[in-house]
Amino acid sequence: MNVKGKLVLSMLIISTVIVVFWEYINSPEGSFLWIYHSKSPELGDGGSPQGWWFPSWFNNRTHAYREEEEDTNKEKEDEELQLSDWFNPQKRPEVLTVTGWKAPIVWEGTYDRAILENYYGRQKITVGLTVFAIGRYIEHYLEEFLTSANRHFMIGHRVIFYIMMDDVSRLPLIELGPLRSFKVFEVKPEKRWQDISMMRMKTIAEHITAHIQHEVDFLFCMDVDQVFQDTFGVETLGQSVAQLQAWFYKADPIDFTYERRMESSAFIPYGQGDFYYHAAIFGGTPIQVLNITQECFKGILQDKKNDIEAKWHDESHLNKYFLLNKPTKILSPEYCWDYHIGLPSDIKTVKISWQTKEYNLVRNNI
Ligand code: UD2
Repeated sequence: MNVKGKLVLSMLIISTVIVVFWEYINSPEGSFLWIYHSKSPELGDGGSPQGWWFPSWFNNRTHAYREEEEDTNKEKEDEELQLSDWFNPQKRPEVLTVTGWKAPIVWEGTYDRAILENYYGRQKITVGLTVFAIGRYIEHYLEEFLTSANRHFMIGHRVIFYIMMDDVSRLPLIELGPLRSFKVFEVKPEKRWQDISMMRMKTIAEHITAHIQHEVDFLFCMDVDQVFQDTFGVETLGQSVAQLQAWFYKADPIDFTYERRMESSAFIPYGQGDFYYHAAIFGGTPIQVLNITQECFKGILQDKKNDIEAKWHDESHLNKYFLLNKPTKILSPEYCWDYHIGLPSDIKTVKISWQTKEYNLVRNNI
């Protein structure tokens, strides 16, 4: 063969090799190879023809690559959501939407609930809600609280209502919606309303330790004298969640009704404190709520020893706790609004509203 012939032959061989690989690379699932295999009855499932080492290596690489891609997608699905995925603080420029320690303050319009629903829906979360109704608070508030919570609290997710009462026989009959269940516990009534309110911290901590920590992914603790008005959804979930008190969200910190006496363990000096938080709603993961309630109760006990009672009882201790342990998420006053204030333009959708305080009717001691 002359030089020209050799050149033509080698070009032919090279172009054949290129075509063969081109075909292979572009064939779905390496079907080119698969056709070859199917014609080889002697090859077992795991067999690999000798002469096809390189393509089968390539084939394995392709599969490995695809598996890696699938794994990455799965990891992405399981990945923690980033704040920027669902929260846009710029949507409410007229109000404070981020704290000094970079926690989100959730206002209507700042969150993308669909993204969060998708995320938490895949995780199949269960959310707990504790509520206490002692004495006359049962007939005055419990039914409306539960009926409205059934309608608006974490719809589409598993919910357990933990209802603490001094007389379980007075539990109102309510038909719960899908994915909702309840557990009722009898608690000892304290004589003074202040102690009823404060002892909730001890009882909640005991129940988290005994069972709640194994039953839910997130837990909220709420006062009973309030009514759900609109969706209280997954945008409220977080490690430790605090509620802005409706009457104080625009107030000068100097006017916050923190405990100002140094003798109390709830003491917060003037000049300190970020927000005035409302004890009517707080929450987080069970472990965080356990810490909140245990620490607050420690403060309450310490005060009892020192014969002092904080100005706003458990709420004063809660404010001290959140000063020392910053909440990871804060709910705007839209989540717990008092209509007696009126309805300023920054309150877009009220999720929960206060009941009118009728202390003379519901409290044993005033
Ligand atoms: C404020 C706070 C409350 C707590 C309290 C402490 C509001 C809306 N809430 O509530 O979170 O910090 O101050 O001073 O401002 N309870 C009974 N039976 C009673 C007394 C209390 O079941 O006899 C329970 C019930 O769940 C009630 C909660 O304790 O919602 C707090 O008591 P409150 O609502 O009477 O206290 P209030 O309105 O001053």
